Amino acid sequence: MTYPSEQNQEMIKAISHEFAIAGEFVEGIEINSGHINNTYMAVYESKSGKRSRYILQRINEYVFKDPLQVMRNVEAVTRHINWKVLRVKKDLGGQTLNIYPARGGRSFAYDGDGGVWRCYNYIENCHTYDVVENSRQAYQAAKAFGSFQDLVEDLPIEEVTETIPDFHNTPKRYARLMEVVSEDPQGRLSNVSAEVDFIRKREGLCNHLVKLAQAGKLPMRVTHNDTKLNNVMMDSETDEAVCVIDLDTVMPGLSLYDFGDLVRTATSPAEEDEKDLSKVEMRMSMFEAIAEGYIDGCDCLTPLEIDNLVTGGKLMTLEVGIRFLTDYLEGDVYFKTEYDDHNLVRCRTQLKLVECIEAREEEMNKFVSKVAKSKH
Ligand code: GN1
Ligand code: MG
Repeated sequence: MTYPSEQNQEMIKAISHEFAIAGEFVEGIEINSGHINNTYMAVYESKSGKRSRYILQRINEYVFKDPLQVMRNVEAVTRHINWKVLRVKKDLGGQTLNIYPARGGRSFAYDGDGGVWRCYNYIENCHTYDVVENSRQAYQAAKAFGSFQDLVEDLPIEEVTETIPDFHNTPKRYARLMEVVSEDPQGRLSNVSAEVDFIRKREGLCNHLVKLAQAGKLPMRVTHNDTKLNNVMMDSETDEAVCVIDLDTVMPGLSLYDFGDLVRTATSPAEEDEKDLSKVEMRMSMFEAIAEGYIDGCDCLTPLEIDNLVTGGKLMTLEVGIRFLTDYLEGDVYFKTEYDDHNLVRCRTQLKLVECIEAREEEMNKFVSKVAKSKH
């Protein structure tokens, strides 16, 4: 978290005034997380002196070409989840994301530059992890995303639209990388021949899930699509998962994308941008916790989905590696970066993790079968 400049304080104050927040503005704080949107926290004080916090985000329009459609998806999902938590799963005590309305009852407000902003409640007494420290945290995070799948299972898929076309269409991500490789717009290709070769050898894997989905063998569901570990808020005292956040990419997808991104982000003890690749590892104990947590949270998985959980993990890790490499070759236009090779460093951790998953794939699959059998 950082305290923004005077000018940015004014900007946060002005945009937060657009929303139905009670009290007086105290201060704004920048939250430096996520590779896509700009996020701030606004603190307000009521007449009685009680302070409340709110999250303000500007939607990145380079990534989300139709921000209002993103908001319609977020509204559909938050309404459905809030209803279901209250009326069906009456025992769920966690906090949920709520959208604060703006002028005219809209779920968003424009700033002076035409940027689209939304305002959420701040989830109190929680924090997020970039790296899991123990298997309990891994279990909790996976169970939260499994429960998320379970909560939206009966939200009709027509209620959400594809806001980023082909977001997890791995063959298209592969094809785009190969296009960029042949164009080499920034002259960076000579640094990455090993990475390109590694990915080329795995072209078949890229097609695997999309083929099964196109053949109608895997169900299209409403999915989260960005289930990285730090998109679960965990209780600061108990480390219990409280709330799944970052609903921007909620759209039709496969459960295996969601499970897969958990494998990508919660099995390795290394950060996504760790430079020392010897630190990247697929920790079996974390994988086991994730598999148990996701299956415990989500009752609706089909046998074929369960059979493909490990492939989902390998594939999502490869896909994100492909995306980081594509962005590196294109000149870092998509993901926020802090230094020149940042996307390349991120790509390398992903490819290393793919290798680690491949080495332990059999063991991982055996474990999933064991858990699945014990549940049915
Ligand atoms: C982005 O915004 P953030 O950091 O939660 C990206 C994900 C990637 C992830 C890699 C909309 O997520 O797809 O998996 O970075 N989000 C979008 O860390 O592209
Ligand atoms: Mg995100």
